Amino acid sequence: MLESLARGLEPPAVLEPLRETTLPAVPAGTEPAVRIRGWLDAASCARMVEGVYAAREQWVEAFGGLQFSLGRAWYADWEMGRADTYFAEAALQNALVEQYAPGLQRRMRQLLRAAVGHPVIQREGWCGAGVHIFPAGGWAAQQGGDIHFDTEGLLPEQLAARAPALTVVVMLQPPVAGGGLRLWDAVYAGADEPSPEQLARPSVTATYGIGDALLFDSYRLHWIEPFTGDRDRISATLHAVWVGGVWESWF
Ligand SMILES: O=C(O)CCC(=O)C(=O)O
Ligand SMILES: [Fe+2]
Repeated sequence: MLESLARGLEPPAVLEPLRETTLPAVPAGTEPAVRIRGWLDAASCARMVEGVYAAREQWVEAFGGLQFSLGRAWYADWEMGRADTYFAEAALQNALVEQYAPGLQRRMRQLLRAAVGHPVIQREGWCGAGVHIFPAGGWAAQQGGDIHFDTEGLLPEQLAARAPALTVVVMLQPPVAGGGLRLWDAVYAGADEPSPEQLARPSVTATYGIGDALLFDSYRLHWIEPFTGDRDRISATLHAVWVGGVWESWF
């Protein structure tokens, strides 16, 4: 009895392996993520990557050129004090994503819709699914990305209520090696920066192949791992929150 009591005080090792599915699904409580191998076929990925490079002049630079996006990413604009530009350009940026990666935004919403079983709509006035470009040999390649929670786009009341929120990533062009997504057995607890205790929790790395989709709880701590080789890492992201009856999405 004492023994089980003592065990109860230890942090439980609850992190399960990734779940592999062929049909879109939402991760259950203790699952770090759900991965769908080859959700987007290789030919579509290649076309979209071609479009992303054709749009190079339109890429949005962030953090002094450490990373780029096609479409505007809220967290980057927020952190860089560019919120006004994010909203002013939302329609234009969504049109650019559609022009250079036709169907991507719609397909990302469809993927999430199939996973959650409810309509997924575009959040009014915000940017929709967009594309991250992490340059080969760049800062993220060498250090990995920021270790973060995807909570920036949640409205204060949604954050306070811990409204269900999901992140969807589709890998359009994986780097040569590395660049998986590390997911921790730790969720947002009120602080934007992860605590040493959270960082010490167990973690798993989701590796990506071309067209693989990953769905995970936006409150879960995660990190793009360093990568090597001469290929940029290009992935599409959609964030979404449950607003009752439907999910609202943005980038
Ligand atoms: O590209 C990825 O694997 C994850 C991207 C990410 O964490 C994000 O867009 O918030
Ligand atoms: Fe993220």
